[in-house]
Amino acid sequence: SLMVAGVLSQLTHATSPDLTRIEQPLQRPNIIYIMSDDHAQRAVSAYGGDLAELAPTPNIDRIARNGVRFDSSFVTNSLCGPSRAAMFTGKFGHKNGFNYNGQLFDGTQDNWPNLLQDNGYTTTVIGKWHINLTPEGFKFDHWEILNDQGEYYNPDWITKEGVKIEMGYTTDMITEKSLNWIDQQRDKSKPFALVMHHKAPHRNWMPAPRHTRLFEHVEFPVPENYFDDYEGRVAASMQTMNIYRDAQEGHDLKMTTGVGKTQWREDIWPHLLARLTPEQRREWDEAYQARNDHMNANEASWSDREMALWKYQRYMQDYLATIRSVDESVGDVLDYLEANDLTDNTIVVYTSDQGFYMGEHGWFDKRFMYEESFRTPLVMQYPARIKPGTVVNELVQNIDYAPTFLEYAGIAIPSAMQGESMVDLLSGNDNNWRTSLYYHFYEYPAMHDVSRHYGVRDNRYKLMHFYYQMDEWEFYDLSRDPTEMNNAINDPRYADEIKRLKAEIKRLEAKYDVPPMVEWLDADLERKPAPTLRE
Ligand code: SGN
Ligand code: CA
Repeated sequence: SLMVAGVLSQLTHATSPDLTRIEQPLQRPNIIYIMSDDHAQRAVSAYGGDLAELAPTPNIDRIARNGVRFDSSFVTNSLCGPSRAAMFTGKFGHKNGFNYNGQLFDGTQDNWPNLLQDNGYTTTVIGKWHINLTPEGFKFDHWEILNDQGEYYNPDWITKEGVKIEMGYTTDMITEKSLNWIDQQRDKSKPFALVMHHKAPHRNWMPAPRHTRLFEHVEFPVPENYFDDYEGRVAASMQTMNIYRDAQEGHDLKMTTGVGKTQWREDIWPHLLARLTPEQRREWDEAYQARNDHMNANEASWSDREMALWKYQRYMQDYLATIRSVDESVGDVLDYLEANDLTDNTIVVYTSDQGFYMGEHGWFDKRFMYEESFRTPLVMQYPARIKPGTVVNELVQNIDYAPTFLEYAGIAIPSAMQGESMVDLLSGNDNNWRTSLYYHFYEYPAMHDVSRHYGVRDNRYKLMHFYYQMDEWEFYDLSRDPTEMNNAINDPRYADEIKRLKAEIKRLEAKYDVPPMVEWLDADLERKPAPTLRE
């Protein structure tokens, strides 16, 4: 079957017409695509880093060990909806029609689950959806999705039958529903594709009851630029995503109103905590009581700086605790595959819809093309085809997933897809891989006030242009300034590199057929009011 697959990989690379069906490999792989929401690469221990020992992810790491870890994995637009649309279609947002949250994704366009189903797969999606009300237009044999952003506790589940609340912790429920589908519900005469989309570790970071105290006594390292002053970076100075200034003390940081109290402070979305049953609520309050009492008793004597550091620890404790249940979920999936002899022929992917800030620049959230949110973790195993312990350093992007899955499944890649199949890269046979990436963030004006921007990144440098309500360029030499603190756009030593990268942006915009900026601005005026998010 390896030989057949080799022939296939040549065929799919040839300029074959759209959707031409080609001979299937002898045994087509199953695909389990696990994607969490807002999981920073720094919070996956397979990547090493300063949290690897304090908050390990042993099960996600198993995937990397059994297969491949992508060390330079990036998104096209660091936001939930646009990432999902890019991942499904293999296209940038300006081609798949989805540039900012709140748009409605057209599921009838070519996307990998649809093409798999057309070619004999059985397909399902379970978990967060967020690109439309339902998977309309998508070819899923089965689907169970969360409502909009989804809730951590006792969530609303949407199915063909309508909406119903189910009691439990969402991450665990996604695991149960997914394994139940693989084990009981799917058509076992066909290869399967399961899209498993977690809500965690998305804001407001509510851990499972068994994990609320997991990191109670852990002190996490504080990023050196936690108290960034944003000098030389105009857009960064205008955002509203600071942990110590913009995070809600109740909703986000679970701070209570006083010693002995259980009521959250500022909470503009009280429906989330209100979902807990009295029993869950009691357990929840108990878990936070001692820490909150300590904070409330001492707050008056703390400086702003001390409070900002306290908030950082609270944020990290909860964010990382929600990841623990995601990691357990991955373990359950891998164990199930092993126990059922499905490991060898199943592709298992773990990734996130984008990266996230864990206090770098003082932030939570994402959106910026700076490293922490531009990067996304990506590990993948497929024992029949990928050598265990593989590490890929080339620049990959979430538009590459669709072509990769299609090629592994022996399905021709539609020529309109803009990503590249990573299959040859994974077997070490691609010497022609891209050397630069294009990025474009559109969601402004909107919450967190991150300006629109686009840019290019290669192995060493990054050039960004913030536009719309400003006209600001930023340039970073990542080898010298990996935390992007020093905007070197006016540094004469880099004049040649900047010129070269400006031309590279033009080349990429032509390659990806990005419409001229003026068209975006016109389209924006027509679609008033400005994009809004559910709040
Ligand atoms: C919610 C969050 C925001 C987040 C957006 C987009 N607020 O609105 O902080 O930026 O989602 O996130 S929350 O407190 O209501 O969770 S995305 O991952 O869906 O793009
Ligand atoms: Ca997200």
